[in-house]
Amino acid sequence: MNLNLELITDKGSNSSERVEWVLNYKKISFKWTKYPDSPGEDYRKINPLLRVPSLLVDGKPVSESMAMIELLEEHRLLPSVFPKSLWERAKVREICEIVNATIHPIQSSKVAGFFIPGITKTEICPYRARWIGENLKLLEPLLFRKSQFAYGSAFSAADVFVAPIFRKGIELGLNIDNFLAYKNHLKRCYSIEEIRQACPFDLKSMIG
Ligand SMILES: N[C@@H](CCC(=O)N[C@@H](CS)C(=O)NCC(=O)O)C(=O)O
Repeated sequence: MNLNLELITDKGSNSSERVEWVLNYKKISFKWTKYPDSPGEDYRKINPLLRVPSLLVDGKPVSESMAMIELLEEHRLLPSVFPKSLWERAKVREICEIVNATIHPIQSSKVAGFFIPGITKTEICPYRARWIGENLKLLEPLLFRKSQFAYGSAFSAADVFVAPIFRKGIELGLNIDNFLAYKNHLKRCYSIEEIRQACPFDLKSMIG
């Protein structure tokens, strides 16, 4: 069964990169549509919080990258982005959710603008970078234990959540050389052709 998939996204959106990476890795064809410059009520019907990514599945909308990735996994199992055992799948989801539910939301410039009206995007950059950096350090003991992949010894959904938020941290000003385990993670992803080619951002420019 083939699904008609349209991913609504924007360049630089690390939540969207998670989904795009899985779509490409699983070789699922989809249409890439740019997020509208002035999203209105039509887009709100697709994504109630006016965020990206959004996935249209046979014309029906899903928001939230985790929901999309689980849908894609159930739609096309191989290559899988979740381990086989119940416990290991929970551990992969744990990592995904720490990034998705705890690290990512707070670094949003919208959140800063909500609490500190008038603060500019430039002013908030160092705070966003610091939040990401400090929390990636806290997350690190859960990662890279068996290999340089985020969890276990194979590529998984954990990698597609961890690498893009790290990429965002670097974009916002983190020094990559202060995060050697995360840099090695990018190198590991780069070293495998199927993973490298599926990656929606330029791994090579990050690892030098
Ligand atoms: N938890 C959501 C996060 C979505 C999200 O915050 N997306 C950001 C881009 S990474 C966004 O749309 N920002 C623009 C905005 O908030 O207006 C997901 O995983 O899909």
